[in-house]
Amino acid sequence: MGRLDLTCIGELAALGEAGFAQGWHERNGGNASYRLRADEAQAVEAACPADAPWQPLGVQAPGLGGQLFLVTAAGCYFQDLAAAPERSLGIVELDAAGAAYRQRWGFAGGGRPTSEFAGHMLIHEARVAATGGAARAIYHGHPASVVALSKLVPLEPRAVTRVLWQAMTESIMVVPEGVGAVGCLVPGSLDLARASAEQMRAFAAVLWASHGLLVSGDGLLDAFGRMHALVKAADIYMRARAANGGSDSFPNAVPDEALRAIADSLGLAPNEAFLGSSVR
Ligand code: 2HA
Ligand code: ZN
Repeated sequence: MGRLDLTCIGELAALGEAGFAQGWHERNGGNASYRLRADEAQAVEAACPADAPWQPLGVQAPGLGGQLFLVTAAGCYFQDLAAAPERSLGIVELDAAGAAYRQRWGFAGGGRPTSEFAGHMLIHEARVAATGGAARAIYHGHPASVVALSKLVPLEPRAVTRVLWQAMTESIMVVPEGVGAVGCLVPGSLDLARASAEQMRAFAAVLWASHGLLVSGDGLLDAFGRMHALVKAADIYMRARAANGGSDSFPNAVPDEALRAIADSLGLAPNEAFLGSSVR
């Protein structure tokens, strides 16, 4: 076996440390995956054996057939990613039908992909379709402010999006299409996976009620930045609401004209269905 030296492994390890420092990854909370570029996949082909047995994925993701993914291990702690990436991360290959996977690198000591792996595949497939193949990273964590917010705001995309867009002026730049929302579903379940993939056809971020946040990005750093910005927006909303006696009727609300102007200034097309001042 040759030496495997991929930037994405270092990036995911760094994301683990940074996300843990933010408090988004208590215990084994969170997971992430990255769809390898062709040159990265070639490096794996050259360096890693292809003799591990195929395992059923449990779902079908034909749009990803034959592709390789760097993924966090089930049960891994994000603060440990950097210390032993070959133990807490692995690279897997999907078969041509996108129905089975086999290990190519990592998972030392008998590990396997995150419990949300099947969901990540459905979500990657949705994001590839939504972005013409630009999206490569999926990142999930348990930020307290987002979980708290999910207990207060109606669990539907328009309401969640407007709260986050209006919390700070950066938000609409980070998620111009808005943010999705799913109800309280069993972590790691196919129900959660399917509901998330459905939302991810339209949105680069989805709130999981009383659980956390799922984001997609072109790369791992992009996904981390999206999570970071949305967590900050949720935190600002929660602080402002608490300081406002619990009310979400703020003296200085952000008008929709301001949101539209911010999007315009960057040439972004905001989700018009979520703008319009008549309905809050
Ligand atoms: O991977 O966060 O939702 C651990 C989790 C499951
Ligand atoms: Zn989780």
